[in-house]
Amino acid sequence: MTTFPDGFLWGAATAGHQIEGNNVNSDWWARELTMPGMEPSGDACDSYHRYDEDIALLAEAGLASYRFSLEWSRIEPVPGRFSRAELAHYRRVIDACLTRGVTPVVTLQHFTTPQWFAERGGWLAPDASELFSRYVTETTTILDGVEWVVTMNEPNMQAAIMTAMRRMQQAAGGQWQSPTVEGDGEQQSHSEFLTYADPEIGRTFTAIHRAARDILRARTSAKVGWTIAAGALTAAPGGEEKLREIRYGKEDVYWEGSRGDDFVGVQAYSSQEVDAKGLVPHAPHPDNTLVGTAFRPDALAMAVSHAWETTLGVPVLVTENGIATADDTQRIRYTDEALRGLQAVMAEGIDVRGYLHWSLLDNFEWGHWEPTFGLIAVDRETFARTPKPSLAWLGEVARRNGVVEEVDA
Ligand code: IFM
Repeated sequence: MTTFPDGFLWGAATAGHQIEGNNVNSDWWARELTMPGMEPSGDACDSYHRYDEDIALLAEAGLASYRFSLEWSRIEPVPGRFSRAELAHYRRVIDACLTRGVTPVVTLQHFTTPQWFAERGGWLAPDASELFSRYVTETTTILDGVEWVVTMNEPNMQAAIMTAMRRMQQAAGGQWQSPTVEGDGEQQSHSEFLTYADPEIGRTFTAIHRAARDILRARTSAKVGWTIAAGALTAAPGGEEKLREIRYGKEDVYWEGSRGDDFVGVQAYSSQEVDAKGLVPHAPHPDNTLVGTAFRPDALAMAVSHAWETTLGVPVLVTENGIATADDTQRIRYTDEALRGLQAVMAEGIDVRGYLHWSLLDNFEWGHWEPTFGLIAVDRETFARTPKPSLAWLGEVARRNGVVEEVDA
């Protein structure tokens, strides 16, 4: 039996835009309507209205933590005008967790921003930090009793998306590709520049995060951190220098930015090699995921170890780990192996506080509906939820606080 420490948080994660539906004031909504190659989010999973059912399913399965995000563009649809009704809505989501004994992990910004913020220049505008801080200050009015707050999700991926958007605007007719979907030909070239993030953008994000962290620390008793997309990158022979260069702009500047935080959210899915020319595309393989990445459950342990080293020992919360697959047996096999690897690095002394699976629901994967990451299937016409065997399996792991069964391949 592979056991975890007492009090280890077991749960699942989602994000507002990916599940709520009709997030019409956000930059992503605008983008989905105009960008070639993007499917729209539309009603998504209608979780804006069905959050209680989602949390009930999670809790009944045995999971005790739910990560979800607030939608800035609902709370502040117009600059400086804050909606009390939307803040009250998100307070009801928090209460739906607390009344079921579920620990909420609240993300204040998960990829989307208000469209008005994007139009003013987004994160690189001179007043971006001031505007985000003003929003963060408003959110503190509903965070009573919330123990874990994430200021922003995957700023490193947001930086890469910003770079990609700029490049696509310059290259007329470019097709959008979700940051996680691998492609070939023209599309491959997009995913390549998604990988080259400018470290200066990382420093800008760090300053914005730290300003938000100070506000949250002054006004709440929550633990504060941010979450980082971890590539679990390794060097192919001759790729050591290129690995250091790519990984610095793409990740390490953000891990360094976590120093002094209460925790850091590690989000890992697969691993990839870097050779002297750059990232080596995932080789085709029957086990590859629906986003074209290699089946690499060991990526979680690799990412957690790298985070621990680079942050100089900031406690880790695994805020996302999972697999895009239509085969739920593969999901269980992946998660089982990932958890065994996680436990092994914890046994070496890494302080990991919990594991939140991505995702609770099959949801909108940033321009695509096909990649299904969920523990629960969602009928997109009726919004009926159908738990998959993996939900009960993970719930059982949570109840036992350990991985017990060897899973059939
Ligand atoms: O769906 C995304 C999530 O929004 C951020 N991290 C990676 C997930 C899977 O691609």
